[in-house]
Amino acid sequence: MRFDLITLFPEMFAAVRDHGVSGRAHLRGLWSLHAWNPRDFTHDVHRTVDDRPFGGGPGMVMMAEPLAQAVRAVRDARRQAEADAPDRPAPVVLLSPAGQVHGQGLARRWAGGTGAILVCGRYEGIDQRFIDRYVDQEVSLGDFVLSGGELGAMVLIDSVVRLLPGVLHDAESAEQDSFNPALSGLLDSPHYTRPEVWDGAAVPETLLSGHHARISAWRRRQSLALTAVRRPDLLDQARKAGDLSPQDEAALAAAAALAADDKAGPGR
Ligand code: 9WO
Repeated sequence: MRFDLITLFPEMFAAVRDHGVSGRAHLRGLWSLHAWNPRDFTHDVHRTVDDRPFGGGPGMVMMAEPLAQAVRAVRDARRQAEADAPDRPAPVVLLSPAGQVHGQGLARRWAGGTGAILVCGRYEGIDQRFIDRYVDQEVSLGDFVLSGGELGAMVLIDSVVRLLPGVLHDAESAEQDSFNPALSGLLDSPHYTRPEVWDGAAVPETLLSGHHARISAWRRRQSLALTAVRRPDLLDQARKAGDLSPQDEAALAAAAALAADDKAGPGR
């Protein structure tokens, strides 16, 4: 898998290239990252990549031409490297709040592809004519505004790379992640490690029991209860997908009864 970044700040991508799970996978050659600076595709002495907005208003707008030349250079390079099948060129993707909202399902789909050309905007935005001519899709990380697309691109890359075959070892496998299909799209259960008592707080005794079946059942109940409280929308989705067993429903009913007792207060 190969990601090409078009960015005024190529150095930022060391964060995802050189650290942690994605860094190790990069070292092992499971994915590659190539950053391209639109400034290198300017032809004036000031290496200008932005200009004032037509119609007025604050700030500056990224000019179309340096971005377009960068995309063309990337396409040539990807072709040379045979990074994509000739009939399936990598998509040009813009990180923008106007895009399709990214999620675990989309990350899984991306993990089955060969990567993308990610365009990271800065300033007030990008000349719309570049977007119309070159951008295949826009992706949003959520309803907030960033100072540039770079952090969004890194979030996207990290979410995809960790799903590539061979990236995670068994011990950290995505099996247990929240949103993993094995968890029916529920939130993950809480984690504990040594010591058994920390600052007066004990580890739930089931986890110390060595009973694998009881431990699995406990974790499932924790997932269900946490999801019911924090993300009822995810619980509804799991129910509609037919992923909740009669035992799950019974556990949820019991957890709801306990919560109702708590609310009623002591002695009632
Ligand atoms: C900003 C924008 C706002 C409303 C509708 C469309 C929009 N497009 C852009 C845009 O391309 N902005 C560039 C990238 C330049 C300004 C900083 N940029 C940006 C991307 N800010 N916030 C994001 C972003 C990306 C992904 N997920 C959330 C926010």
